[in-house]
Amino acid sequence: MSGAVRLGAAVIAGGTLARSRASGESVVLPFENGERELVAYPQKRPLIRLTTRPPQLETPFAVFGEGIVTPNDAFFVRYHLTNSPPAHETLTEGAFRLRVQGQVSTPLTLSVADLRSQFETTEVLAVNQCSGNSRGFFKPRVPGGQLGHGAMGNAKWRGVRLADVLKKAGIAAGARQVLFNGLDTPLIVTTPDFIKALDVDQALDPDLLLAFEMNGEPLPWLNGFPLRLVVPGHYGTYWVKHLNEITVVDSEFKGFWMKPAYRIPDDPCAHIEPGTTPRRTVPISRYNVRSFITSHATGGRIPAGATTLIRGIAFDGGQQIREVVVSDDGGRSWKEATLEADLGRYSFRGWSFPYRPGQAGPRTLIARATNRLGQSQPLEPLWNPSGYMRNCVEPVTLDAV
Ligand SMILES: Nc1nc2c(c(=O)[nH]1)N[C@H]1C(S)=C(S)[C@@H](COP(=O)(O)O)O[C@H]1N2
Ligand SMILES: [Mo]
Repeated sequence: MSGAVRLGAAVIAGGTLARSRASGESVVLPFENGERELVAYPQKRPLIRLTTRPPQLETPFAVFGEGIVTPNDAFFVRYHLTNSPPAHETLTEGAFRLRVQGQVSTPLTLSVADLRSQFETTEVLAVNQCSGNSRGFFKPRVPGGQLGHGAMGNAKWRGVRLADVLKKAGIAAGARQVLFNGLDTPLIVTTPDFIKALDVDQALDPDLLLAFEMNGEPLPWLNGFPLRLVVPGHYGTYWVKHLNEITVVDSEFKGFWMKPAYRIPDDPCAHIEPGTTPRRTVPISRYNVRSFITSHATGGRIPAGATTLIRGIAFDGGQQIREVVVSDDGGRSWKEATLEADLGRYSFRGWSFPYRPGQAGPRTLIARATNRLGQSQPLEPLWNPSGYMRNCVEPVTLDAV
């Protein structure tokens, strides 16, 4: 497909979403004030709506039990600026241009067709997870979107290597960072534009893509059409959508969305005691290790005295999952789950575990993943003031009957 985004009957006025369809249904996330509407946006099935302006949509958790790849129409949506996303009339592949500028020998202006024809195309299956995924579970509560576990998704991203494009532009000696800016702009001048920075050596990592396809289709409008940055293994904040400006600079960028936003305590676990302030902070970067049970949810029933296959997913920042273990006694004893096909180090890794509760009664299961560096998941949640990087084990309580 080429040309304009297909949005069906969607009408988008002045950058706001005039057409979204409340399904009349709601869900209750398992924490205080967890009731949310399910609302359908253009190209999306009904998703959990967190905010309206800008649209922030969370994937209902049951979707992760349906497959290792998250469908485009169920993929979560996160925006910061009130008048995001850019109005769809302004977004056509034909009119879109990416500019590469700043400390480069040859500034470039590229259409999506130029990217496709001038550079090698490649793809990666990779998890995109918001830094604040699961923030709603933080105790004490922290400000920010009170998300359940659905601000993540795993998709096949297709595009060209950022490194190839930067090499074509020719990075000047002495360049320090590369800035990424999308078409969405603030509503009022005092709001800082959403601009993210990576160090030059990070930006030249061949794993980073300028992606124009997601799961074999053009990027959905709300996931960055027609072009977005894909930074495998790194939190979604770097995955700039509607990316139209890449600027190489010779200093460290201090824009709002790098500092003070999106920083974590400079501690191996990004953790401090509630109520205290971190002494030093660093920009958030790679995912820590997480795992989830996806085949069953709390409140579900399983047969006592028979075997049920418990299934789930695990992922990390790209070091690769080495092992998943499951416990039904609060972590006193663990049994090994079987890892499913390895679909690449940035993808969800499926796992399964045959579970046979001997007698009837409630059973709380926890899964814990470990990566090849030996990094794992804590049994108790770790706190930080922004509600980032939750990765403790997530219990599921089932009724054996
Ligand atoms: N242009 C633009 N890109 C953006 C953002 C944004 O506000 N504007 N938010 C970022 C954040 S914080 C996340 S978590 C991811 C979410 O990607 P998704 O909306 O495709 O799920 O987009 C990133 N890219
Ligand atoms: Mo995010």
